[in-house]
Amino acid sequence: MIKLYGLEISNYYAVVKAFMLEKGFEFEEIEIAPSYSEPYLELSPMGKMPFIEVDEGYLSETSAILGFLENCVPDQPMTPADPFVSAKMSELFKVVELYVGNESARLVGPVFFGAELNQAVAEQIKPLMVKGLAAVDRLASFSPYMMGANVTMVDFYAYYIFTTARLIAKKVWDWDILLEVDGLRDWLQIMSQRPMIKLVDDQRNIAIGKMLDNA
Ligand SMILES: N[C@@H](CCC(=O)N[C@@H](CS)C(=O)NCC(=O)O)C(=O)O
Repeated sequence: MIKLYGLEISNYYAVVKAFMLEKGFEFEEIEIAPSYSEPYLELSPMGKMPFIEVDEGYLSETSAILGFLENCVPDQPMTPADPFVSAKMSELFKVVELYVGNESARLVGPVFFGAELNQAVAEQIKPLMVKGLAAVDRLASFSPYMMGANVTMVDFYAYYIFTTARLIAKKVWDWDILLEVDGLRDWLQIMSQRPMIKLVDDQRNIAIGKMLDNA
């Protein structure tokens, strides 16, 4: 059985968990905090969570994990069949990852863990996010899903990236990023109603509550 390693509070962990539930995988969750030391690096070379363990070995990086899981269950596709549309999904995935997810994640420390906010860094990040969001606006159709009529991998990924980026942008700049992309608010609402996403969100909120109680 697949093992999913990490902590429920992580939005990247939530992506993989929701995707596995949607695809009907059976898996075991193993609670482990990220670490930049051995032997953790053997399992996840950047010291990050989530990562999975399958018969063939360990795999980290959310996009790689989703791609692997997708290829394991080809009869229930979450990737567009047309090669060009599939590549457009990858393009959108990259934009969300690099310019919304990675940029906003640079402010996770100040927003969620009490670190001091470096205003100069925050000022570098916002214009990159503005460009990223404008690119999402061009690439995603939201009809009703990002790539059209069918839900695909990028919807699951982007749902968790946007829910976290939204909180960060609100706290740092009092900025509602949902106003930057036509259709983003309604799509978030549609995604949040999916039973598997509801399940993951409920469990994640409990984990976040426990973390705050212990802080
Ligand atoms: N690029 C990674 C990002 C995952 C990530 O940033 N995970 C965070 C938790 S939400 C983490 O492990 N942080 C610990 C660290 O960076 O040392 C992916 O796509 O999986």
